[in-house]
Amino acid sequence: VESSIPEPQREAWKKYSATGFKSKDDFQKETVRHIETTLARSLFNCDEKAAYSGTALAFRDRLIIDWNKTQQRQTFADQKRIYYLSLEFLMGRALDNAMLNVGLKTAAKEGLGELGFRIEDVIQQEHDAALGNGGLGRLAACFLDSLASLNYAAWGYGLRYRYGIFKQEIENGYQVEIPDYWLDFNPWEFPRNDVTIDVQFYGWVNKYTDDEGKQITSWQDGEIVTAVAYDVPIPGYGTATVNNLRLWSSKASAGEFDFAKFNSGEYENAVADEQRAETISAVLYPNDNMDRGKELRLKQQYFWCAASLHDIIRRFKKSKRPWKDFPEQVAIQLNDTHPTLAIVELQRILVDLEGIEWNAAWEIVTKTFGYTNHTVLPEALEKWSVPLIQHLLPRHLQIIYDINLYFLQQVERRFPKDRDMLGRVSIIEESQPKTVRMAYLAIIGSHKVNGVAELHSDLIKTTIFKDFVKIYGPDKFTNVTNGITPRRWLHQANPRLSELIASKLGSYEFLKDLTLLNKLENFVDDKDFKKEWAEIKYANKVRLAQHILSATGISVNPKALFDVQVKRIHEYKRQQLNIFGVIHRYLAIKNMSAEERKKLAPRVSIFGGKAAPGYWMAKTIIHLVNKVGDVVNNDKDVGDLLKVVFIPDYNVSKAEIIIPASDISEHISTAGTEASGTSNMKFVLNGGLVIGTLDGANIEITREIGEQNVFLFGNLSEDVEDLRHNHFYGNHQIDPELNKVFDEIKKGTFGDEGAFSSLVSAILDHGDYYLVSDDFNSYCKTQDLIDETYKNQDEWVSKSITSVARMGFFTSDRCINEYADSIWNIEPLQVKEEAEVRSRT
Ligand code: KOT
Repeated sequence: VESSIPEPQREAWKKYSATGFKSKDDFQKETVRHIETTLARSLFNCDEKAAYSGTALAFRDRLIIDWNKTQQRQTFADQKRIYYLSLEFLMGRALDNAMLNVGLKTAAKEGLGELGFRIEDVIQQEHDAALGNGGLGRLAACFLDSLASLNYAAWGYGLRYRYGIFKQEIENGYQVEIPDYWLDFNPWEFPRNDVTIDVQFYGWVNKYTDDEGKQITSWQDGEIVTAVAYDVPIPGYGTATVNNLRLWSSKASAGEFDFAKFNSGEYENAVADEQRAETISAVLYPNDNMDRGKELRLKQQYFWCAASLHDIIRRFKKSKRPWKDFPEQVAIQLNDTHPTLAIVELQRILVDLEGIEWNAAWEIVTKTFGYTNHTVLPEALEKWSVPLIQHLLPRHLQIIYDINLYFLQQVERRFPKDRDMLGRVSIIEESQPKTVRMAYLAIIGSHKVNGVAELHSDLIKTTIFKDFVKIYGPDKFTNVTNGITPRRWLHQANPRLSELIASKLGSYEFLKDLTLLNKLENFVDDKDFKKEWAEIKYANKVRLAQHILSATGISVNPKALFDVQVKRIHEYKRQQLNIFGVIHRYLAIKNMSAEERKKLAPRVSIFGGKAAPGYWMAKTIIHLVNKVGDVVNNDKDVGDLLKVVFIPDYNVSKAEIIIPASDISEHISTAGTEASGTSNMKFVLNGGLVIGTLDGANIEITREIGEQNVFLFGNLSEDVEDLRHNHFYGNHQIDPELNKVFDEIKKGTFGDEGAFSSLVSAILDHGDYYLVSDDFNSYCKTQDLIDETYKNQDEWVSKSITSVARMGFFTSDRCINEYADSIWNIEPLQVKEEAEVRSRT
């Protein structure tokens, strides 16, 4: 392609080809130019918003240059690409990240300063890109960062929701949801109006023999919706690689949205068609770890899978290779079961459209896909009703039945004596109505299945997917423990700590190789270092205290112990255990003598997180936290000894303020329920200690940093089943201290007791499924131990430093290299040296 362009033409292009700014002056020049021309503003009406827009446009130009080059290089290299299919990408803000990744934050800071702006204020103008619910979506975002930073040729594929996760406000202690319209100014996306794919829905299946006697299966009629690509550049840290995140937006197809209809007076019908099409990508479903089986969600899934696959295939076809090479060119990773229809769609394309024989096609399919499971919670496992799929995707349902038939035949041959096996592993559940078990389909259609932490990967092998281990053998199942990007979660969120670490280690190399942090252990006894370490934590707490004051009106003492639990509100994550523990502490303080009170370490209990709008129990927990706060925070007996705060609208950019400011964070799910957790890693990497159960990645964190540096409590996952059984059939007693907490709630101390009765009776009357009572005593004792330990600040800081030093394993870079090695079979694409060496800020 390159050589086909005549020399003089190439010269002309080269002469004016954009190079991007490299200095403060060039940054100012570009920013002012954008403010004055692109935005049509002047010195006299440039507010912080305009300063953000100009800065973002300048950095965007800078990224585009490397982005174009990366895409060209990847095309010429003609090697395998990774496609990460995720319905959620919880990206947060892009500007700060872009500045740090290209190594020009200092230039921007000085440049903006001279123009009259503080860089922190400018950065804060950006709206979070919040196209995700929680851990699953944020993991996808960390993975994109690592893929680019490690120079892998990778694309993300997702949906361009017009509304991301809702904004949360608290009114009278209740959660209120506000729509998150985030697109009025988004400089980070590029509409590709020429990259469109028509996606079909409904219709019927026509099977016939053509003139040459060939069997043809064709999916006909129905409705067409067009997918339009929007591309988002994903810069790597300290590399010239800028990968692509492609998000699909739905619109009425040119054929469907018929201008003839306008002319014939059917204006309203035409508008209705258009709106129906646009609805597909309108809104992110706000349920974390919960499947609600809504038709529009299934439409979203197919729309996005079909568009992504057709796009991938179009790219593959340019290579002119035979179909059997497809798995050598393409690796598709399924982020949970949400994209499972991609398996069926690829089989359909190969068999119906490309005329490939079923078995040959199926081999291509299974070699291409890998499936990551993120949860064992039964309410989160996707099951789609057969009649719904029949209606929306009639051909796909046939293919699912065929996949199931061939699979069950194979199982029957291998296990002729196990009569129940077929029913247990069938993709189709014989319920009323019948349902398609998406996880089973994903396992059968993939060559590798992984869990996201060791315990979780073991659990899926011994519980929900046990039969499949028998059928396929253990090697199909593997573990890739989650990780986080240290660029955003250390360097960007906690610049002072990152700088202090760099000053001791001699460079910022640890941001690319996080295991280098282990050299920090040499400084655990260095007095000056420890002092600086503690000062940084304190400064971060002051910053959080300011945020709390402005967001809630509550004034907290930054010298108190900050105890943080921020994550989606869910019964299995047990925020109720935390708030019952807080009430227990409050009652204890009320009963203390003045002498005893003096000895107690002052504490701030900080909560944050969204409840799914239809999740009553989760909303009740938020309400209780706020009501307890109202009482405790205004009790003169208590003063600074205890404050209870609910920070509204927890999101990625709030996390960047909250996480560096914690002394203790809580990861207290019922053992065996939290697949991994990733905020646990972020908190420890920022020098916070954790209180946690033996669940998810807590176990591996403990193994890495040492038991003496973690506050573990509670029952083990292997005992959960028996305990639950005992709640109903044994002589189960509610913990007496917990009963006192319930009595206080029932007395109306925190307002109308009826408001919280569902929370109390879940434990007293409905079997305490999440083992709150079983773990309550152990939890409270461990909190007391935390108080004791915190009094010895010197020891506390040593634990903090040692823990950070041992966190190298939890970088998402390690995680991505494991996927590349054991699932994708791919090497990074080398990028030329010159771009690698850039000044770091
Ligand atoms: C399931 C259905 C809908 C939306 C989200 C989910 C979901 C989220 N399933 N698992 N997760 C979380 O994924 C994280 C990343 O692997 C884990 O750290 C966390 O433990 C899961 O709960």
